[in-house]
Amino acid sequence: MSKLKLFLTKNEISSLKKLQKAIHENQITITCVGLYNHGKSTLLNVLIKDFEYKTFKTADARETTLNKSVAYHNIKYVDTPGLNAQEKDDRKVMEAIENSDITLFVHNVTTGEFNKAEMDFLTKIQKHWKNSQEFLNRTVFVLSRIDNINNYEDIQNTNNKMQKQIKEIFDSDCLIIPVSSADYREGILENEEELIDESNIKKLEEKIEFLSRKLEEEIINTKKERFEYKFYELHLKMNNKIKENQQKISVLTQQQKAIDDNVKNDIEKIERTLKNMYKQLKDI
Ligand SMILES: Nc1nc2c(ncn2[C@@H]2O[C@H](COP(=O)(O)OP(=O)(O)O)[C@@H](O)[C@H]2O)c(=O)[nH]1
Ligand SMILES: [Mg+2]
Repeated sequence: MSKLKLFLTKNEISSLKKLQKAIHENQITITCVGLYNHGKSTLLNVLIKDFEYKTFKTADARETTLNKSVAYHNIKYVDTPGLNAQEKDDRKVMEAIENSDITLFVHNVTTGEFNKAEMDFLTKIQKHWKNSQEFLNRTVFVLSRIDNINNYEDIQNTNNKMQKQIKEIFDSDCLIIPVSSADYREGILENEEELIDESNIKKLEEKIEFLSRKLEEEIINTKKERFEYKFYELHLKMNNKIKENQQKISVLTQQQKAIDDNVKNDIEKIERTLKNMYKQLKDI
Protein backbone atom coordinates (compact mmCIF):
# COMPACT_ATOMS: atom_id res chain seq x y z
CA MET A 1 0.00 0.00 0.00
CA SER A 2 3.04 2.27 0.09
CA LYS A 3 2.17 4.08 -3.16
CA LEU A 4 -1.16 5.03 -1.57
CA LYS A 5 0.76 7.46 0.62
CA LEU A 6 1.08 9.70 -2.40
CA PHE A 7 -2.67 10.20 -2.49
CA LEU A 8 -4.17 9.35 0.89
CA THR A 9 -3.65 10.52 4.45
CA LYS A 10 -2.25 8.21 7.14
CA ASN A 11 -5.70 7.98 8.75
CA GLU A 12 -7.38 7.02 5.50
CA ILE A 13 -4.88 4.25 4.85
CA SER A 14 -5.20 3.01 8.41
CA SER A 15 -9.00 2.88 8.35
CA LEU A 16 -8.87 0.99 5.06
CA LYS A 17 -6.42 -1.50 6.54
CA LYS A 18 -8.57 -1.92 9.65
CA LEU A 19 -11.66 -2.67 7.59
CA GLN A 20 -9.72 -5.12 5.46
CA LYS A 21 -8.36 -6.88 8.55
CA ALA A 22 -11.81 -7.05 10.13
CA ILE A 23 -13.13 -9.14 7.24
CA HIS A 24 -10.69 -11.92 8.11
CA GLU A 25 -11.31 -11.77 11.83
CA ASN A 26 -13.96 -14.08 13.17
CA GLN A 27 -14.58 -11.66 15.96
CA ILE A 28 -17.62 -9.62 16.81
CA THR A 29 -17.11 -6.07 17.96
CA ILE A 30 -19.39 -4.66 20.61
CA THR A 31 -19.09 -0.97 21.33
CA CYS A 32 -20.44 0.92 24.31
CA VAL A 33 -21.46 4.49 23.63
CA GLY A 34 -23.37 7.13 25.55
CA LEU A 35 -22.89 10.20 27.65
CA TYR A 36 -20.04 10.45 30.11
CA ASN A 37 -20.84 8.99 33.53
CA HIS A 38 -23.78 6.90 32.33
CA GLY A 39 -22.21 3.57 33.27
CA LYS A 40 -20.56 2.40 30.04
CA SER A 41 -17.25 1.27 31.51
CA THR A 42 -18.93 -0.38 34.49
CA LEU A 43 -21.23 -2.33 32.18
CA LEU A 44 -18.31 -3.52 30.03
CA ASN A 45 -16.43 -4.72 33.10
CA VAL A 46 -19.48 -6.67 34.17
CA LEU A 47 -19.90 -8.19 30.71
CA ILE A 48 -16.31 -9.46 30.76
CA LYS A 49 -16.73 -10.58 34.39
CA ASP A 50 -14.13 -8.20 35.79
CA PHE A 51 -15.83 -7.45 39.07
CA GLU A 52 -12.89 -5.46 40.35
CA TYR A 53 -13.50 -2.96 37.54
CA LYS A 54 -9.85 -2.98 36.56
CA THR A 55 -10.14 -3.42 32.80
CA PHE A 56 -12.26 -0.46 31.84
CA LYS A 57 -11.62 2.53 34.03
CA THR A 58 -14.78 3.65 35.75
CA ALA A 59 -15.61 7.11 37.09
CA ASP A 60 -12.79 8.08 34.79
CA ALA A 61 -11.62 11.67 35.10
CA ARG A 62 -11.88 11.85 31.31
CA GLU A 63 -8.19 12.38 30.94
CA THR A 64 -8.32 9.96 28.05
CA THR A 65 -10.35 10.47 24.93
CA LEU A 66 -9.23 7.25 23.29
CA ASN A 67 -11.38 4.22 22.65
CA LYS A 68 -10.23 1.22 24.64
CA SER A 69 -10.80 -2.30 23.45
CA VAL A 70 -10.49 -5.67 25.12
CA ALA A 71 -11.06 -9.14 23.67
CA TYR A 72 -13.10 -11.57 25.74
CA HIS A 73 -14.01 -14.95 24.25
CA ASN A 74 -14.66 -14.14 20.61
CA ILE A 75 -15.96 -10.67 21.28
CA LYS A 76 -14.02 -7.46 21.13
CA TYR A 77 -15.49 -4.96 23.59
CA VAL A 78 -14.85 -1.31 22.90
CA ASP A 79 -15.29 1.50 25.40
CA THR A 80 -15.62 5.05 24.08
CA PRO A 81 -15.22 8.48 25.62
CA GLY A 82 -18.53 10.15 26.45
CA LEU A 83 -20.54 11.83 23.76
CA ASN A 84 -20.81 15.54 23.76
CA ALA A 85 -17.62 16.32 25.61
CA GLN A 86 -15.89 17.62 22.53
CA GLU A 87 -16.76 17.64 18.86
CA LYS A 88 -13.77 15.42 18.17
CA ASP A 89 -15.01 12.88 20.74
CA ASP A 90 -18.30 12.63 18.89
CA ARG A 91 -16.43 11.92 15.69
CA LYS A 92 -14.44 9.20 17.47
CA VAL A 93 -17.64 7.66 18.80
CA MET A 94 -19.25 7.79 15.38
CA GLU A 95 -16.24 6.05 13.88
CA ALA A 96 -16.34 3.42 16.63
CA ILE A 97 -19.99 2.72 15.84
CA GLU A 98 -19.18 2.46 12.16
CA ASN A 99 -16.54 -0.14 12.91
CA SER A 100 -18.71 -2.02 15.33
CA ASP A 101 -21.10 -4.94 14.84
CA ILE A 102 -23.30 -4.37 17.85
CA THR A 103 -23.67 -1.08 19.67
CA LEU A 104 -24.75 -0.74 23.27
CA PHE A 105 -26.12 2.76 23.68
CA VAL A 106 -25.99 3.29 27.45
CA HIS A 107 -28.35 5.75 29.09
CA ASN A 108 -28.53 6.46 32.81
CA VAL A 109 -32.14 6.03 33.95
CA THR A 110 -31.71 8.51 36.80
CA THR A 111 -31.41 11.34 34.24
CA GLY A 112 -34.85 10.60 32.76
CA GLU A 113 -35.35 10.42 29.01
CA PHE A 114 -32.64 11.13 26.37
CA ASN A 115 -31.25 14.64 26.69
CA LYS A 116 -30.51 17.08 23.86
CA ALA A 117 -26.94 15.91 23.30
CA GLU A 118 -28.08 12.30 22.92
CA MET A 119 -30.96 13.29 20.66
CA ASP A 120 -28.60 15.40 18.53
CA PHE A 121 -26.19 12.52 18.22
CA LEU A 122 -28.91 10.05 17.26
CA THR A 123 -30.32 12.55 14.76
CA LYS A 124 -26.87 12.86 13.23
CA ILE A 125 -26.78 9.08 12.80
CA GLN A 126 -30.25 9.07 11.26
CA LYS A 127 -29.27 11.80 8.79
CA HIS A 128 -25.84 10.60 7.79
CA TRP A 129 -26.06 6.83 8.07
CA LYS A 130 -26.37 5.03 4.78
CA ASN A 131 -29.20 2.96 6.22
CA SER A 132 -30.27 4.07 9.66
CA GLN A 133 -32.51 1.03 10.15
CA GLU A 134 -29.32 -1.02 10.02
CA PHE A 135 -28.00 1.01 12.95
CA LEU A 136 -31.17 0.27 14.93
CA ASN A 137 -31.03 -3.44 14.09
CA ARG A 138 -27.58 -3.63 15.62
CA THR A 139 -28.14 -1.41 18.59
CA VAL A 140 -29.37 -2.23 22.06
CA PHE A 141 -30.32 0.75 24.18
CA VAL A 142 -29.28 -0.04 27.71
CA LEU A 143 -31.11 1.79 30.46
CA SER A 144 -28.47 1.71 33.18
CA ARG A 145 -28.40 2.06 36.97
CA ILE A 146 -31.97 0.88 37.57
CA ASP A 147 -30.99 0.03 41.15
CA ASN A 148 -31.03 3.80 41.76
CA ILE A 149 -34.77 3.94 41.07
CA ASN A 150 -37.10 2.33 43.57
CA ASN A 151 -40.25 2.52 41.58
CA TYR A 152 -40.59 0.08 38.67
CA GLU A 153 -43.19 2.35 37.04
CA ASP A 154 -40.74 5.24 36.86
CA ILE A 155 -38.32 3.03 34.95
CA GLN A 156 -41.12 1.95 32.64
CA ASN A 157 -42.14 5.58 32.05
CA THR A 158 -38.63 6.59 31.11
CA ASN A 159 -38.40 3.52 28.91
CA ASN A 160 -41.61 4.51 27.10
CA LYS A 161 -40.48 8.09 26.63
CA MET A 162 -37.21 6.90 25.13
CA GLN A 163 -39.10 4.58 22.77
CA LYS A 164 -41.11 7.60 21.62
CA GLN A 165 -37.99 9.71 21.14
CA ILE A 166 -36.40 6.99 19.01
CA LYS A 167 -39.59 6.68 17.01
CA GLU A 168 -39.52 10.45 16.39
CA ILE A 169 -36.02 10.25 14.98
CA PHE A 170 -35.96 6.92 13.19
CA ASP A 171 -39.65 6.29 12.64
CA SER A 172 -39.04 2.83 14.02
CA ASP A 173 -39.12 0.91 17.30
CA CYS A 174 -36.00 0.06 19.22
CA LEU A 175 -34.85 -2.41 21.82
CA ILE A 176 -34.35 -1.02 25.32
CA ILE A 177 -33.11 -3.23 28.15
CA PRO A 178 -33.07 -1.79 31.69
CA VAL A 179 -30.10 -3.13 33.69
CA SER A 180 -28.13 -2.70 36.86
CA SER A 181 -24.44 -3.53 36.64
CA ALA A 182 -24.10 -2.88 40.38
CA ASP A 183 -26.81 -5.41 41.30
CA TYR A 184 -25.33 -8.00 38.97
CA ARG A 185 -21.89 -7.57 40.49
CA GLU A 186 -23.26 -7.81 44.00
CA GLY A 187 -25.41 -10.80 43.10
CA ILE A 188 -22.41 -12.68 41.72
CA LEU A 189 -20.10 -11.78 44.60
CA GLU A 190 -22.71 -12.50 47.28
CA ASN A 191 -24.19 -15.44 45.42
CA GLU A 192 -27.67 -13.92 45.39
CA GLU A 193 -29.65 -15.31 42.51
CA GLU A 194 -32.48 -12.80 42.96
CA LEU A 195 -30.18 -9.80 42.54
CA ILE A 196 -28.66 -11.39 39.45
CA ASP A 197 -32.14 -11.87 38.01
CA GLU A 198 -33.26 -8.37 38.85
CA SER A 199 -30.12 -6.86 37.33
CA ASN A 200 -31.31 -8.03 33.90
CA ILE A 201 -27.69 -8.42 32.77
CA LYS A 202 -28.41 -12.02 31.79
CA LYS A 203 -31.21 -10.79 29.55
CA LEU A 204 -28.79 -8.35 27.95
CA GLU A 205 -26.25 -11.14 27.44
CA GLU A 206 -28.89 -13.35 25.85
CA LYS A 207 -29.86 -10.52 23.54
CA ILE A 208 -26.21 -9.99 22.57
CA GLU A 209 -25.84 -13.72 21.94
CA PHE A 210 -29.02 -13.76 19.85
CA LEU A 211 -27.95 -10.72 17.83
CA SER A 212 -24.46 -12.12 17.28
CA ARG A 213 -25.88 -15.33 15.84
CA LYS A 214 -28.51 -13.56 13.79
CA LEU A 215 -26.06 -11.07 12.45
CA GLU A 216 -23.17 -13.46 11.87
CA GLU A 217 -23.62 -13.80 8.13
CA GLU A 218 -24.83 -10.25 7.78
CA ILE A 219 -21.84 -9.03 9.73
CA ILE A 220 -19.39 -10.61 7.28
CA ASN A 221 -21.30 -9.03 4.41
CA THR A 222 -21.46 -5.69 6.17
CA LYS A 223 -17.73 -5.81 6.81
CA LYS A 224 -17.16 -6.45 3.11
CA GLU A 225 -19.58 -3.69 2.20
CA ARG A 226 -17.90 -1.27 4.56
CA PHE A 227 -14.53 -2.08 3.06
CA GLU A 228 -15.86 -1.70 -0.47
CA TYR A 229 -17.61 1.54 0.41
CA LYS A 230 -14.47 2.99 1.98
CA PHE A 231 -12.37 1.71 -0.88
CA TYR A 232 -14.74 3.30 -3.40
CA GLU A 233 -14.75 6.59 -1.48
CA LEU A 234 -10.95 6.68 -1.37
CA HIS A 235 -10.67 5.48 -4.95
CA LEU A 236 -12.83 8.42 -6.01
CA LYS A 237 -10.63 10.74 -4.02
CA MET A 238 -7.52 9.32 -5.64
CA ASN A 239 -9.04 9.65 -9.10
CA ASN A 240 -9.87 13.27 -8.42
CA LYS A 241 -6.31 13.88 -7.33
CA ILE A 242 -5.01 12.19 -10.44
CA LYS A 243 -7.33 14.34 -12.60
CA GLU A 244 -6.14 17.43 -10.75
CA ASN A 245 -2.54 16.43 -11.44
CA GLN A 246 -3.31 15.80 -15.10
CA GLN A 247 -4.87 19.24 -15.36
CA LYS A 248 -1.83 20.78 -13.73
CA ILE A 249 0.42 18.89 -16.14
CA SER A 250 -1.67 20.04 -19.07
CA VAL A 251 -1.47 23.68 -17.93
CA LEU A 252 2.27 23.30 -17.45
CA THR A 253 2.64 21.70 -20.88
CA GLN A 254 0.75 24.59 -22.47
CA GLN A 255 2.88 27.08 -20.60
CA GLN A 256 5.98 25.23 -21.69
CA LYS A 257 4.77 25.25 -25.27
CA ALA A 258 4.18 29.01 -25.09
CA ILE A 259 7.72 29.44 -23.74
CA ASP A 260 9.10 27.18 -26.49
CA ASP A 261 7.23 29.20 -29.15
CA ASN A 262 8.62 32.42 -27.74
CA VAL A 263 12.13 31.03 -27.72
CA LYS A 264 11.66 29.79 -31.29
CA ASN A 265 10.48 33.26 -32.37
CA ASP A 266 13.39 34.86 -30.61
CA ILE A 267 15.86 32.53 -32.28
CA GLU A 268 14.31 33.21 -35.66
CA LYS A 269 14.52 36.93 -35.02
CA ILE A 270 18.17 36.67 -33.99
CA GLU A 271 18.90 34.56 -37.04
CA ARG A 272 17.25 37.12 -39.27
CA THR A 273 19.18 39.96 -37.65
CA LEU A 274 22.41 38.05 -37.97
CA LYS A 275 21.72 37.34 -41.61
CA ASN A 276 20.98 41.01 -42.23
CA MET A 277 24.15 42.03 -40.45
CA TYR A 278 26.10 39.51 -42.46
CA LYS A 279 24.53 40.75 -45.64
CA GLN A 280 25.32 44.35 -44.71
CA LEU A 281 28.90 43.36 -43.92
CA LYS A 282 29.25 41.72 -47.32
CA ASP A 283 27.80 44.78 -49.02
CA ILE A 284 30.37 47.09 -47.49
N1 LIG B 1 -25.80 2.52 41.42
C1 LIG B 1 -25.18 2.23 40.30
N2 LIG B 1 -24.14 2.98 39.90
C2 LIG B 1 -23.53 2.67 38.73
C3 LIG B 1 -23.96 1.59 37.93
N3 LIG B 1 -23.17 1.55 36.82
C4 LIG B 1 -22.29 2.56 36.97
N4 LIG B 1 -22.50 3.23 38.11
C5 LIG B 1 -21.73 4.38 38.62
O1 LIG B 1 -21.84 5.46 37.69
C6 LIG B 1 -20.63 6.20 37.63
C7 LIG B 1 -20.16 6.25 36.20
O2 LIG B 1 -19.86 4.96 35.76
P1 LIG B 1 -18.87 4.69 34.54
O3 LIG B 1 -18.99 3.25 34.23
O4 LIG B 1 -17.51 5.20 34.83
O5 LIG B 1 -19.56 5.61 33.42
P2 LIG B 1 -19.01 6.01 31.97
O6 LIG B 1 -18.42 7.36 32.10
O7 LIG B 1 -20.24 6.04 31.13
O8 LIG B 1 -18.03 4.98 31.56
C8 LIG B 1 -19.63 5.48 38.54
O9 LIG B 1 -19.56 6.14 39.75
C9 LIG B 1 -20.24 4.09 38.68
O10 LIG B 1 -19.94 3.49 39.92
C10 LIG B 1 -25.06 0.80 38.40
O11 LIG B 1 -25.52 -0.15 37.75
N5 LIG B 1 -25.63 1.18 39.55
MG1 LIG C 1 -16.05 5.33 31.02
